[in-house]
Amino acid sequence: EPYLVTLGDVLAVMAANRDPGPFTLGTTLRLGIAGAESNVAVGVSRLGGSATWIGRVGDDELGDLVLRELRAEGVTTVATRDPAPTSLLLKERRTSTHSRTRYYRTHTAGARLTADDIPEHLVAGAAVLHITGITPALGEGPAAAVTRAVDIAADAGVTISLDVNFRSLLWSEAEARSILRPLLCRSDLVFAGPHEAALVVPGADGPEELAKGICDLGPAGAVIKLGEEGAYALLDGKPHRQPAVPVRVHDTVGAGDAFAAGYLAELLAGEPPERRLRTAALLGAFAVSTAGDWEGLPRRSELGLLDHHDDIVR
Ligand code: KDG
Repeated sequence: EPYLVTLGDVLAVMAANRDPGPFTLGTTLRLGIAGAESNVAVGVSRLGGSATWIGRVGDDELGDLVLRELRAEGVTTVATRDPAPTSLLLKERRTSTHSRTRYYRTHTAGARLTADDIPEHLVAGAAVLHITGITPALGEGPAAAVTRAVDIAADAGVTISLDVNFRSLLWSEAEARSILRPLLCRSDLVFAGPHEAALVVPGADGPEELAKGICDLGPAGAVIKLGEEGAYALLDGKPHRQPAVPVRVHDTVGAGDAFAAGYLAELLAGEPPERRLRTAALLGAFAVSTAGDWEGLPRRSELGLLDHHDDIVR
């Protein structure tokens, strides 16, 4: 069975979910897990695809939580338990409309990933290797792990998918550009928002130019995610426009991962580009209209839910 393999850091998330305002004594936090790459793995798995996640978590309760949840979602985990703690993400609901996040992920287990953690046969045997710009931003070890995975995939002819996923809390635009451009040149498929695409292809403007700029660097496919305007894709030289699925926005975090998961699940299933993009848009819509990064993602049987015009299906 064709499978997707990905690698990265999964964080324990502590999110303030009620009563907007700054963190203070007695603020109630809800415990969860998230990580761009594991979000994609879960999304693929829920659609019936096979997904494997490689990474490090702490030998602590939060590491147990991460692995338990991923496994419960049907994701195969290839995890090293590390003496350093599991990474943490705090989400503050500063006002009713604005959230603030803070990472606690230096010297954590996920930041200690190394190239030796990547089992060659697992990457070489995959149909798709999915990487994001977050893992190489975590340090030299994780960056080397990503490069190692790309080396193996490229040698074995595995499709390499890259989501630029720029995180300004982790590195500068200049650092990101210098590390991500060489990875992008070796990828087959690239996902990026307009700002992220401009970071790797400076000077290009508008989705068409950005996608073309990316494909000129090597990838056969570039998908520019445009939020509520959907997506523009250039795939094997052919342009595609995918409208967004209209929903009421609840929480946009995780939408990009959901979009990539939808696209990649259909790629694994051998579906054509139109179907990949449609499912990507549907998963993006599920992600923004539900709470959490991945918790609201659909099973395949639920994909038609957002086509119903009635709010209640009965
Ligand atoms: O894409 C969503 C991610 O931003 C979130 O899950 C946390 O992986 C994360 C990160 O590094 O920002």
